[in-house]
Amino acid sequence: MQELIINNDVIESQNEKKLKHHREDFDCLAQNLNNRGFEIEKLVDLASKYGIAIPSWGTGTGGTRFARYPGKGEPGGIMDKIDDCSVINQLTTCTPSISIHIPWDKPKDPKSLKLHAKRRGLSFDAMNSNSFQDQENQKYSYKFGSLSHTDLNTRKQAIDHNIECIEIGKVLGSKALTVWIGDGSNFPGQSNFKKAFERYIESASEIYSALPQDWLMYLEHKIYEPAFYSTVIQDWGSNYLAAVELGDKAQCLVDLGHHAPTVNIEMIVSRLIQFKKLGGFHFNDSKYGDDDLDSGSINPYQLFLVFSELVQASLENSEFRPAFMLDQSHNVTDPIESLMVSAIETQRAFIQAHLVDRDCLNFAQESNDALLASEAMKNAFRTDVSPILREARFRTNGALEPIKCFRASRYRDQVAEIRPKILSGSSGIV
Ligand code: PSV
Ligand code: MN
Repeated sequence: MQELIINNDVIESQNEKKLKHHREDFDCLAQNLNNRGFEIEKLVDLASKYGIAIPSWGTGTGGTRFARYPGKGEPGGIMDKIDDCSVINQLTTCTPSISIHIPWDKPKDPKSLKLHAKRRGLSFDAMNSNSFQDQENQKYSYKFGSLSHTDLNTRKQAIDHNIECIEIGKVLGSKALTVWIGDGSNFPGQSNFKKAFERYIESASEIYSALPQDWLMYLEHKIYEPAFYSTVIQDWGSNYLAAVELGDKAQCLVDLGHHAPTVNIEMIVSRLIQFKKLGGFHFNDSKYGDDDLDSGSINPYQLFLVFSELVQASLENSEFRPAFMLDQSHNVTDPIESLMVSAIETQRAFIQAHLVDRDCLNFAQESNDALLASEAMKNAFRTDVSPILREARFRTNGALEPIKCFRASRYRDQVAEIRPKILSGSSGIV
């Protein structure tokens, strides 16, 4: 039986305030969509079934290279993070799982962690390994790389760490391992590109061999940072090549912030789908680099275009179901609020993408009518689907207005009173 953290009375009384206007907006949108040939009930159903995983590390306040300003009531450990994620899911009803990072969230007892998450109505999504930081009592340093390090012992240590993540994940009920490495170089000539990639593939193959039958391994590429000249898995091409070398259980993971600013990410998504190597996403938004800003906060049209490719693919193949995860860092907002907004923004893009008139788009594409094609996309994108998202939340006991409800619940103040203050203000990219 799920133990709810936010009192249902708070949700009900908040919903009550909005309900009349919500009903009017919903009916109005139903009519509008009906005129365009869409059934609103089908869309509400799709929204109700939509789910995206919350990254455990997103529940804390992030930082930059310069500073970190701790927030009040920050989670002190994985149990607190589970509680925060449970609040997010209770109010939005679209974040049923959590993706954890080892060793940041390494449980002393994985079984009791699983139990705690279950009580809070959550399951575990992909496990994330960490060989981009040195850990306490670690024998070999990752200063010059991990899975692609020139030294065999260092590579072995990183491989073992990934296998340990799989072992913990098995107990938690996870079904995937996400591997992102920061390996690369800062000076031309510093690294032999070919040898480093060979070593990476060799190490990754060892991890791959330790995967249970029903697990996937998501490889995450990133253009730069922490290495500023070259990165071993710096682009989707390298990622694809590695995933092909490893085998069917290896899939590419697209983090929206891991590309150069002008790159056409939706086309990368299409390519990976076409060649059956799109495994999942880390959604976030950015203006410059890996800014880890809230999803849809800078370029919501891009988010919509990515989802349009995904919806197109799922219409062609109903089995197609990549993993959705958020990956963001919050410096100036309450992490719970930002995560709720981001989850809902991805859900919004998902529903808007279902509003693309695919016949019209196909006709426009085949007849080279660029303007008509562009209008087909924009007509869908311009539709305010908020009433559909609200209705989906309402029908699943969530909040019509999650942010207002969260503030009214005073959850943050309450946990701030109980949780020990985190005073550390040290900088660092997470
Ligand atoms: C790296 O920038 C990344 O996107 C990877 O997914 C990490 O696991 C995550 O951020 C947290 O630092
Ligand atoms: Mn990521």
